[in-house]
Amino acid sequence: MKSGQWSVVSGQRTFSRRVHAARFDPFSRRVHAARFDPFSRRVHAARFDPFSRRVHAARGSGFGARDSKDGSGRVLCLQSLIPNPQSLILSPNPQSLIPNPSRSAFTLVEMLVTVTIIGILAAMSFGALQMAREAARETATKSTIAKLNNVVMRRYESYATRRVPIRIPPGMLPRLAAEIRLAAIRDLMRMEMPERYNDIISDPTPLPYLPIGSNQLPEPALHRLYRDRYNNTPQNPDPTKSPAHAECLYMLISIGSPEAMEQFNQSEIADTDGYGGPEFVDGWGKPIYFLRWAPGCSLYSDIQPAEPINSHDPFDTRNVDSAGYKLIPLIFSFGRDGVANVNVGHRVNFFDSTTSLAPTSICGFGLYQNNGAPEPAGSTGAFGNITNHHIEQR
Ligand SMILES: [Ca+2]
Ligand SMILES: [Ca+2]
Repeated sequence: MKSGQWSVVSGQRTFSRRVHAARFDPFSRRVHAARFDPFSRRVHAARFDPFSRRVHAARGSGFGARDSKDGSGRVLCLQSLIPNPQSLILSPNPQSLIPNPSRSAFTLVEMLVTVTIIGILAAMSFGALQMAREAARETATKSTIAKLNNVVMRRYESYATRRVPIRIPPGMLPRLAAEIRLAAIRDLMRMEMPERYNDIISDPTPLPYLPIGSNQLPEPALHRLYRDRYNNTPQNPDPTKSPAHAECLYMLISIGSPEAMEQFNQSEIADTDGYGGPEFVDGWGKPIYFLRWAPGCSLYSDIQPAEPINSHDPFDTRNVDSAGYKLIPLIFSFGRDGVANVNVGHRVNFFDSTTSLAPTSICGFGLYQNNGAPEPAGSTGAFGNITNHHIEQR
């Protein structure tokens, strides 16, 4: 072979038909030729030495490769295909060189690394997705509770100026008359803002100091509507599985303020126990509960300090119930943990037991942790609940 010829391309290719590697790099001005890698079973590059202007194979002294001709189909490593390899020179026409072999498969290590990286990325994005989903549920819950809070608080505040349809006998001491009025207002709220079925099925409560026969409020029209709905709805035979506090809230809104129902969409309403009485539900699909009065929640409320002097019961304008402090309706979701952390059946001393108002219906309220133990202030169980008593959530 004469100098000036280049035989890397045509010669090797002609003989072996397996040398794919010779490639001219216009930047480095090097020819990358063939080297057989016994592990990958592929032909890799050799290089062109610009000083010697020769192509050096990566291994051995040959410049090409060829079929083993033994029928194995393997390319044998770098045997010289021409008698005088030193005569090889750079091709004047790089375009005619055959491209470097392209790899058609990954090694095992590469595959493992790739799979690991994909796994890590997937785990990260799954975690982020879960967090985003939880945050969206929380936002949806806060939005629903804020709407419910608006409707409930409008009704609650209306009792400050509500006329009480009860006849006070002439000559009654003003203080006693004030006690009667306060007891009547509380009973009106109990009947018109029911938090449990007992509020709906109970008749008006006897008021103090009045003769039997005229010591009860007439049944409010709204109470009668609740009672009708209650009587026409099958009740969950297992009261421990009945979200009665949530069903009462749904009645309070849908019957007491039907115009407000258009604010709520179908995803905010469900009958989670399947007995016909719907509930408003939070972002996790759990019932949103309601307590008309929740004395025990002052522990974790931003808006209800249990202070009869500084935050006295706004409906006790004559200050006849010295222990009465402002009780704000509580609307709450169990939060992310899905646990109530609230014992709604618990009795709490609230009203001054020395006054005639002591027997007035008091809904209890206790807090407990997920393990059932009483909850200390600052722990996350009930504090993780989403309520209208937390300012940032209203
Ligand atoms: Ca239900
Ligand atoms: Ca909770």
